[in-house]
Amino acid sequence: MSRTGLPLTRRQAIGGASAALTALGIAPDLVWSATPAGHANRLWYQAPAKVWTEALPVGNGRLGAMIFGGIGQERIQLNESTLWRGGPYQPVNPAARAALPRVRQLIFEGHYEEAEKLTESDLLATPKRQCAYQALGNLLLDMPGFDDAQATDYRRELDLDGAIATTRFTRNGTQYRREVLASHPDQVIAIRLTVDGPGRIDLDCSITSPQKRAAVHAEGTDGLILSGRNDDDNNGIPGALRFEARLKATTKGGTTSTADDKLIIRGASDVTLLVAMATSYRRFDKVDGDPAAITAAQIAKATARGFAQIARDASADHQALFRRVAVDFGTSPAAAQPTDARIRTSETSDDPALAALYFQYGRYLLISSSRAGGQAATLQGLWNDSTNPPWGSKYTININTEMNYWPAEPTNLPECVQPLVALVRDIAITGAVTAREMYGARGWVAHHNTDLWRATAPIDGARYGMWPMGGAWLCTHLWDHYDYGRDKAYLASVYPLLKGASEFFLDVLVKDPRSGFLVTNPSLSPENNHGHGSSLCAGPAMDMEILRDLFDQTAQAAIILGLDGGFAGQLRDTRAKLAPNKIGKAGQLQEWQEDWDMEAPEIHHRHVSHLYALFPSHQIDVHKTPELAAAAARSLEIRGDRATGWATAWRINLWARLGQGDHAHRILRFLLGPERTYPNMFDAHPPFQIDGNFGGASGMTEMLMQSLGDDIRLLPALPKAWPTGSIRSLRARGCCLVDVNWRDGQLDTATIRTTLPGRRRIVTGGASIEIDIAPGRPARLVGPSLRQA
Ligand code: FUC
Repeated sequence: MSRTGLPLTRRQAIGGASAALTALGIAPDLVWSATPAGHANRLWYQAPAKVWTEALPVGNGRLGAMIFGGIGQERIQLNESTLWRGGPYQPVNPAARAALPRVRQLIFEGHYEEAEKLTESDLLATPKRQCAYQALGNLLLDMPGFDDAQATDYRRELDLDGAIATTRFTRNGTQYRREVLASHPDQVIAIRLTVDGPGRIDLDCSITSPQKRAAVHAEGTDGLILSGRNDDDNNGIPGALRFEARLKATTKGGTTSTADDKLIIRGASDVTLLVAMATSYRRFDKVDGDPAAITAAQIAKATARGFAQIARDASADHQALFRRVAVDFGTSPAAAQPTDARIRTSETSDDPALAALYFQYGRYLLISSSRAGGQAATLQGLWNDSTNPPWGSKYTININTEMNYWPAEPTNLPECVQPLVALVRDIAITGAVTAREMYGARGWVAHHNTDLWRATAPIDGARYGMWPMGGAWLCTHLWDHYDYGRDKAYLASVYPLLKGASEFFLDVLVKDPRSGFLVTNPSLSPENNHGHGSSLCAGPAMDMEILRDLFDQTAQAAIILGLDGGFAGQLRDTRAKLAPNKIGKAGQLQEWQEDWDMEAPEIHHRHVSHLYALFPSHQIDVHKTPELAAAAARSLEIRGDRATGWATAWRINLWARLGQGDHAHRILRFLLGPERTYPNMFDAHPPFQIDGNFGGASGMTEMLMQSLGDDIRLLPALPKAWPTGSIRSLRARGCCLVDVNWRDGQLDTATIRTTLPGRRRIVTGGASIEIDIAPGRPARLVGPSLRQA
């Protein structure tokens, strides 16, 4: 049975998704692994949410809803992923090109403060800020006469497997039940209210909105429409979007009527509410969509299908992604507690199943906030209740957006990367203007942030924004998407993006007069002040590391595609001239060209940018570059384990790459504790930022399996806290699926399947084996010695 009470066969669960996978060049049998709906994959609570970070999220990649589970009043907070402030704009600063040589000179001469002043005035974007993502509104369901105190047997839950939130309570002998889901196939938020017992449903429905230019009106006797225009950006970019939310009720028994801006239902035994939302956004430079027509069509279609069909298809669509990976880290009595109680005590309790839940929640959140055809997951996924959210709830691309996608490939959700690829296609267009106008360079560039309008020029302030590597870092995700799935047609489609990003750097890299190496200038090591008057500098370690990957991957892509031989050679030559990593006087990996690490004012700074080479990159490796790995470990020790949510999550991944499972687990415990995890399991920067959820899921993956080139490392950082467990169908590079079972802290059995024949090296503990695998010929390995079965 599915969560909706409908029978659901495995075939139905795969359903249409299998055709979609084939279209994406992914063999369905390679991503599908039958996993029964686990009771464990559930968040549950014994009281309604009082605040937003207690409410439960559903999403279909475009529409989002946060469900509070109130008794007398239910609040369902609504989002649509293209409702942002402002409209199309191009923030190029025309003074930049002329000022650039002087800024470079000032930096090379060590006049950082002066360089910063000139950067502030001449190199930053106009305006200096980007547009913010917006809350759309709230659906409020008032039950007249209901008093919270009269309800008993209250429970609300989010089923991660069925992707449905349910609230239940009993009042005067009747059980009231509400189910809420966000359907990807039907593009609506669907809500069903039912009763079991003599009571009937009386409901006053209203829609409210924090948007200033919005109004609600009734539609017939059974609907409401909220329509409006988006707000101007705070810096004066005029609002250019129209938006609409449409609510429609169908009932069994009872009556529906509307009065002004309310929809009134009386005496029903079963109510379905459908909500469609849309804006006029079509692309960063096109805003001529028709939200009224879109929502009207979606409501008409969904109404004809009814809740049961909508729910069945929505679950099946979600499960085709969610059920691919199953995980078991063991369980304990703590797992029987409500989720908020588990989080509260997690730093001292033994609750391995909470970590597994957090892992699967990360996958749930990615499926719910990043689906093909939609927007990439923002700093908050797509859940935002504010018109002025922290950091605009945009795309911070000096770590946060990248971290959002760290779990996508290894935890078997490659389709969810599509919106990120689409975003890069856009910023390659807008970023070409920034490259040409501000740098006089070919190719394209994006700095440390972007928004719905795909702005790419440096923003916020010289100390944060003057970092030209955001686009280049995102390009490594384009490469990874190829490297995991090996679809050459896809690679050909993104090759121009990799090439354009590389061309930009071929044009702007400059020779450091002090060392003779090629470096970026101006740049910074995100967002760390080196203590010499600014964060501005030349050639921070992270830039060099990202460029080594960008040039390698672009050259490799050219070779695979049989294109641009000369260009690949040029990239390899340039790569060899980049400033190398250095080890500083504290034995640490140097963050800058100068050995400034111990002088920087924030020695425990949240960003660990120079450790990019260890994770997510593989340039530093415990086995292949042990000295640099030791230096990276030293840097990590100096930085400390505790940081903001995302920064804590990054440290887990890094310690996992260093093979230190217990250390990684210690940090994971902090991430899962109440300082870094809200009751609804959203990551607390604080405030809420979703990157920690995704970075945490990635960190656990790295503890259990690492895919580095043709190496597959099994249990590279297994903590003592998870002596026995299993994980099924993680993905490794080169079209591999990996199942691992472990017992008493050691590998028990492993299976590696592939659709791409070839030799792989499997490593665990001190053992390794090279093995040829092919479709239908998986490798089955037994015990810590990797005996072939
Ligand atoms: C970067 C980080 C902050 C925050 C913001 C969204 O600026 O340094 O901690 O995550 O992005």
